[in-house]
Amino acid sequence: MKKIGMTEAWLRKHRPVYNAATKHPFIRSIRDGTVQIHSFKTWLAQDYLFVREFVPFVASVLIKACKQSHDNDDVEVILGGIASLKDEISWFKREANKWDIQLSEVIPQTANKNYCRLLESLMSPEVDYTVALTAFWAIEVVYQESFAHCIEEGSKTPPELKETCERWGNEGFGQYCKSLQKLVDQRLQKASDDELKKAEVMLLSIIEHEIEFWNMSRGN
Ligand code: HMH
Repeated sequence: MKKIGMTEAWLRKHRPVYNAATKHPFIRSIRDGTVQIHSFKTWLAQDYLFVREFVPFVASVLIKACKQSHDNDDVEVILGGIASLKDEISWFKREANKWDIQLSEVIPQTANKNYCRLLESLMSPEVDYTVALTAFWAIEVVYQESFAHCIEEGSKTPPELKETCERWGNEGFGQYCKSLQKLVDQRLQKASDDELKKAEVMLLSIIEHEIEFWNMSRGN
């Protein structure tokens, strides 16, 4: 029997809250085709702002990896993530154009501001690499699972939203999340009890912030 990693054990332990994020009503509404277009547009506009803040956060994880990890795998995987963010930002601009969203006029909502504040706090050099890397993986994997759910067999995702779902739900992004998860598990194997606890609390915090982020697109 294959020994499961710490991240997998945590996801099992926290399955209900993890599912609340990856199978959120907003995601379900995309999947069953009942999503309100204004909800989708709210998400798109807010996520553009989030991704802009996400870039310096990922850069800070890269710096931590360069300093603390003696394994080159880490740096390469994270660098790949940064490289694809360039494409992602261009995609957001094109997509916003398609939906007539003026990105320069978007005002961050409270949940978005709170999430960005968390990212900002994680950029501090005081924050341990293992904890920051755990956060990074968690941020990516919630999107991966959520959007993969929207393109599974039997989903009724509207054709005009398929490309969005493919962006995070595709196989390549899934592999990238698996690579990140592997790096996290390697770090967690060597972590102290204190670091382990902090990383687990961080995973839960990210999941809660993701739920709040999806909530912005509901009922407004
Ligand atoms: C809120 N979480 C949020 N936005 C994203 N783009 C991702 C995760 C994945 O990069």
